[in-house]
Amino acid sequence: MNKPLGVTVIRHIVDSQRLHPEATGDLSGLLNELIVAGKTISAEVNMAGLADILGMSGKTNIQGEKVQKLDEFANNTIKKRMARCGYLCVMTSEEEDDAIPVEDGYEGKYTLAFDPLDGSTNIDVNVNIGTIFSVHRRRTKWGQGSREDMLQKGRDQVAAGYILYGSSTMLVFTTGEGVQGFTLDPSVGEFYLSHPDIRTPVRSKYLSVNEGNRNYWPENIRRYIDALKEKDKEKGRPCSCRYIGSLVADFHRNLIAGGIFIYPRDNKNPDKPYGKLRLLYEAAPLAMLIEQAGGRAITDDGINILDIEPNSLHQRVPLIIGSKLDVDEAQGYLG
Ligand code: AHM
Ligand code: MG
Repeated sequence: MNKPLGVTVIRHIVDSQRLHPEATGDLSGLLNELIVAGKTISAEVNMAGLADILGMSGKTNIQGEKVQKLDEFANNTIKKRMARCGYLCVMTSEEEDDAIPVEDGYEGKYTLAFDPLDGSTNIDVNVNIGTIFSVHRRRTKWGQGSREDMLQKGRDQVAAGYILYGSSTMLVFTTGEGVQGFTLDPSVGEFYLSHPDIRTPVRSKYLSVNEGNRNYWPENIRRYIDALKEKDKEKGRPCSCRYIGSLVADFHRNLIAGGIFIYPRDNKNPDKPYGKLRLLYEAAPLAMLIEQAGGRAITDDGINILDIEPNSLHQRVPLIIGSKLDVDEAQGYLG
């Protein structure tokens, strides 16, 4: 018997677009361009460990090209490709202080916020990292976009997702109609639908938190995390602890298996009073994904991440994200 043909991500995007006769195809085009950037980064990530062996760890590689650090490479790849894709009016990257303009003459109707390689401390040690992205419709009417276009609530995202460079490369994204997961077949360079309509379990199997910060957490967070570690058969507790230190990888595991990721505010670093994670290109896109998959995302004072009106491009936000019933329970501790 013939095996059914796999659904490629492009096929999926085109089929989804058909359900919206009013669609212009711009969002599909934008996603396609991002996917190409993701595949380019994936190929480079896979070669990273060979850099020394192939004599590419110095300043130049065997082609005589300057070797970039992986995070720099990822940032440049997305920036350059997306600046002239024709669908964007402005971008923001974790790697750049200011908003990034698109090329003159290529202005489009969307904005893009991205973390080119999330999990930066894991880059050099062969542990999972990923690219996170968030797309909004522009607010201004034409021309180059501005900060006003970038500073929009997570609730108004039109698409969000990530590409995870792990044992396989996976693309997980939503356009507000559920969450779909695709796995890259490197032999043909194509993403195939491998995880249709992802729903996250309502209870957490895993707890992901940096316990090293415990002494610096507020008391209510300590009590809540202790509760997650207490025996409770009905709630499937104690949760097992799993913490990679790459938000995107911790999130992905929890999305599939059921889990709760917590990065609360702490008093360790006075210059980071709201924890470490950024709203526009870390918390908000993952919050859209988790809601679409049946979970929840809130701050450590109980505000829905998607309802926060951003006031700066690199704003940080305390994050509690994951299985619905456990996030509901957190709310009780937060008052
Ligand atoms: P990055 O985007 O520079 O990698 O920083 C964010 C990362 C997250 O991926 C991860 O969840 C967190 O920082 C880990 O922080 P910590 O080492 O404090 O636990
Ligand atoms: Mg990051």
